[in-house]
Amino acid sequence: MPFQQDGYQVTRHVCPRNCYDACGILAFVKNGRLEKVAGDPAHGYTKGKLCAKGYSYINRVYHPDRLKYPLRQVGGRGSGKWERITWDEALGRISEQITGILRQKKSALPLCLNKYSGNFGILHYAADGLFNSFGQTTQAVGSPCWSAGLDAQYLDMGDNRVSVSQDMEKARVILLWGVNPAWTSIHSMPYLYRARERGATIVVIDPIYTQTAKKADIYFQIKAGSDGALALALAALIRRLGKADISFLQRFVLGWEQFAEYLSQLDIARLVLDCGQSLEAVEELSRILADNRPVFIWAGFGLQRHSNGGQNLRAIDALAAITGSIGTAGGGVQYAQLETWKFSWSILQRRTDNRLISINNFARQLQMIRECPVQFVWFSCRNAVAQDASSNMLLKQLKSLDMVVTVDQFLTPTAQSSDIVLPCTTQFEELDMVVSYWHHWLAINEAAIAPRFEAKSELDIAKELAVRVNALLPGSSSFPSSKTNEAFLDDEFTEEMKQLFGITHWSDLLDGPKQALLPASAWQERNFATPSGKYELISTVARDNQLPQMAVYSPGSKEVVYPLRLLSPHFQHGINSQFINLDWLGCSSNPTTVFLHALTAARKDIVSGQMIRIFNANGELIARAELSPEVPIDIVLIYHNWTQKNNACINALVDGKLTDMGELRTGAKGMAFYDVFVDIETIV
Ligand SMILES: Nc1nc2c(c(=O)[nH]1)N[C@H]1C(S)=C(S)[C@@H](COP(=O)(O)OP(=O)(O)OC[C@H]3O[C@@H](n4cnc5c(=O)[nH]c(N)nc54)[C@H](O)[C@@H]3O)O[C@H]1N2
Ligand SMILES: Nc1nc2c(c(=O)[nH]1)N[C@H]1C(S)=C(S)[C@@H](COP(=O)(O)OP(=O)(O)OC[C@H]3O[C@@H](n4cnc5c(=O)[nH]c(N)nc54)[C@H](O)[C@@H]3O)O[C@H]1N2
Ligand code: SF4
Ligand SMILES: [Mo]
Repeated sequence: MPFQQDGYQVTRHVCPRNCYDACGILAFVKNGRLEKVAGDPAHGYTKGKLCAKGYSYINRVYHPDRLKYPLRQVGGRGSGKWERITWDEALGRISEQITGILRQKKSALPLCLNKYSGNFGILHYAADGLFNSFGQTTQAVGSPCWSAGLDAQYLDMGDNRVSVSQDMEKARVILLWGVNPAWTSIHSMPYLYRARERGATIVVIDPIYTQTAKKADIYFQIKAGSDGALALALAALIRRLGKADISFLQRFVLGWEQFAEYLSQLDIARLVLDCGQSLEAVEELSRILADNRPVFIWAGFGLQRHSNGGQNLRAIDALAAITGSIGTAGGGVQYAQLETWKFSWSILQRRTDNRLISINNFARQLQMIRECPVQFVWFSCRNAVAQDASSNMLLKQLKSLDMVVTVDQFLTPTAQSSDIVLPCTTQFEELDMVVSYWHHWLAINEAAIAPRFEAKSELDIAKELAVRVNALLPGSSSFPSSKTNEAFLDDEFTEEMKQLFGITHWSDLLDGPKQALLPASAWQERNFATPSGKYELISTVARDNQLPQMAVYSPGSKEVVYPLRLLSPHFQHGINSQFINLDWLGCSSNPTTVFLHALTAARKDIVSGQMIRIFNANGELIARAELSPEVPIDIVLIYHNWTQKNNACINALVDGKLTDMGELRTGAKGMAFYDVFVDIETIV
């Protein structure tokens, strides 16, 4: 419940961004104004601290660029000629368009929703519910984040689970593999530091010498996309040392003998070369893993954004299995969890007959539709033009539609490509609840302040639009428009979910976040959820889905035309395209920067500070070159960048290669965002 402290009204919140940490936040309000934010000490994982982005929330809520009113782009999409309109007019125009299509086409298929991760709150799925209420619509499914990795672990273990974060502290060796928590999950760092204080060795495996790598004991600068080669070489060496955990493998693992046979035939020298390492270094790491248990591997999303990403993670899982660490306190291979996401999802008004297209490479997906093409796109929590592949193609594709609507807080490149933009509330202006994909805590957002200007919550927008379409065409939406927002939350909590979080009602969360009552160590009963009940080194599900049965080596993408790999991982001061546009974090006036090795620059006569052109067959980008010893010679590195003044988009260069896996857990393959090749030149 809100409480008083030092003259402030204090309310509880949770950061709903697509971030591992999902921090608990306290909001301090005086005279109806949010004056400061702090970490919520009652949150057992984030423990009263936020990241710099979190502490800058006041800047976001009160930013002058924040959308205040509904807008209509009168000069056509991309013209930049905007007119303020009322909600009445905005919802009127949108509902006329929707009902016009429903009447004319006798189908809802031309209506398409593209929603992703601007806000992961449960009530934000109202947009999905609204679309489902229109009938059989077109919807973007899948995820740009984590699809291949989720499937890999699903094949190996049958579900996606992680241990509680404190478990890390019991590890003897920690491999941070393709993850950069010093930037992307800073609240995990104290657990890592405590593990080290207790004697754990921390190893980072990443093509970039990241902030996390700088804090590690050992760093492997791996060739991007070659993690399977390293994992399998390590597994083969551990076996050769006679240090495979035979007792674990015989009791809990399906296919060990066949896999051991495969390992015995591997050309280790070749694998070591493929991942860009020396044999001595890999042998040294294999001895560390062989002699220090438990081994805790944190496999990040970065390593699976490749066309062989899922298979690489299966090889890493296999390495963890061989060390016998899975299910032990302080061990295992942690990626992400879905166990705390088992709400009733009644908000979705679920239906099974939608036309599902992948959220990845949306432009191409729209183009591929032959019958009953999409005419109307609704973007929610999504900056597709900046974040999806083939952004130039998407810009063109959006121009060909009848209407594009974007719900957002800022005039993003996606909003700029829309006809109507609707302003929405932040987590300080609405009721909602949020879980994490990394820890097991659930927390609530309540309205601390009134909506800024004319912003409305996603749920209120859905309810109001349902009323408007029904007024024009009775029965065209079954979205429960008179249900209260509180009742929507009530319906999400099945008895099972209440028991999982040890609560009697969601309002218990007003007194503090709650942790799910789950085992401390994932798989501690070794009751794997696979068809065999064992960890599956050989998976029939993989075979039935036209994937390799075993965690065998899958070489990565090679490119012949463009010599440099473009990596675009996640940036310290942004969450995807969010926050970077705000002045408090000091990035909003920075030009896009491309980091490259001094030798790579020298070959092209590039000097630090110079503007250069980065290009491939898909597009080009102009950026400021900065020489960096952190980047290997075959890579150029650009972090996400979007500000209202600088629309430069990395994804103009990204052609939309898919990952090998993803359909089983998310409905579509993931994006190989890091299998992108480019060339560079100075601008004359
Ligand atoms: N090149 C390259 N591209 C990538 C990636 C990469 O590594 N490299 N990473 C990919 C990954 S992992 C991801 S998750 C995607 C992210 O893709 P998106 O989910 O599209 O990205 P965000 O920028 O986090 O959020 C989108 C928008 O949601 C808005 N928003 C915030 N709160 C709300 C709200 O309450 N309601 C509504 N309607 N909108 C809101 C924000 O202002 C923002 O404009 O990008 C992918 N794109
Ligand atoms: N500060 C901040 N935090 C964030 C986000 C953000 O944008 N900024 N985004 C959030 C979201 S949506 C996501 S999905 C997560 C992502 O967070 P992470 O899981 O940390 O993933 P990335 O930042 O994409 O990549 C992590 C590392 O993988 C490396 N990498 C790339 N290719 C390979 C490879 O082939 N092998 C190996 N071993 N490493 C490789 C990259 O160089 C990078 O350092 O973070 C979330 N948290
Ligand atoms: S962005 Fe991540 S670390 Fe920062 S406040 Fe939000 S959840 Fe916490
Ligand atoms: Mo993501």
